[in-house]
Amino acid sequence: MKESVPDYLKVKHTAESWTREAGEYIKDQMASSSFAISTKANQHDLVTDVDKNVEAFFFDKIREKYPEHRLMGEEGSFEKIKDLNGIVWILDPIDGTINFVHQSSHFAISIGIYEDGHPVVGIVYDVMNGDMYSSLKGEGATFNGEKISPIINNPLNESIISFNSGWMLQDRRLERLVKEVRGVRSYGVAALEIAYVAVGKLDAYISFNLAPWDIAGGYAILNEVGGKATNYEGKPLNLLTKDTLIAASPSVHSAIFEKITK
Ligand code: 2AM
Ligand code: CA
Repeated sequence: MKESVPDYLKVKHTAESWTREAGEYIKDQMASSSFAISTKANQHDLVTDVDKNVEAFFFDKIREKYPEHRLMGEEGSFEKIKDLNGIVWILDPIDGTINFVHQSSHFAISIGIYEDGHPVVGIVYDVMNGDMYSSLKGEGATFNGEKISPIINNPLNESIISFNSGWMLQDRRLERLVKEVRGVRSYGVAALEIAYVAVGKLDAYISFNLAPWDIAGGYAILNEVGGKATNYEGKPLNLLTKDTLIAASPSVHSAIFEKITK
């Protein structure tokens, strides 16, 4: 049914319900192991029929229920999106595709719904665990329906941070962080790692190459709990291009900045 006045709480519930439905589809496909896998830019960049079908599922659902909304998805629908005017759903149908293909865990469906470039709804769904992280602008964020507390500002030496170890080859200053923090992790699924920062499992997540769909859902959630996200130069995120990312509690964000800019 067509809706024209945005009631964002309703939109959020609808998006969560579609996300769970897509999650069931993904699990069914995993069980049958019949999907095709191909590489895109390089050997790190995988895509499967499942990624494409999940994006098509959202494309059809949004067009039918919210024809005035637009979709920017990783698997093709981003090509038509040149600005963030109006309401745009920024979708990664499967974030962590390598984990999906090789590990059958630690991958997520990520959705950020943005109005004129500002986050309104965030959804990150850990498909295998059935864990739903979500947020609504001004209303806070929830984990499986439970309110997420405001972010904790731990000191750097008590922090757990995550990044792909390959990034240390690009900037050896990351070694300083590795020496100073309590622990370093790498999960290979940006959306979930940003959500982990929001719930306090991590204090920071760093990446040198992310697309808007890797960031949009997690950023919306992080925003609602008082977290901070910028690019590696400390500039605001631009959700129309690929960029670097530091997503953290405010204290750890500035501590990281100290370490990598000096
Ligand atoms: P993906 O699985 O949707 O491709 C892995 O470290 C994380 O970075 C994943 O969230 C992955 O998203 C993302 N990623 C990997 N390669 C990328 C690339 N070339 N551009 C943007 N994001 C990438
Ligand atoms: Ca993806």
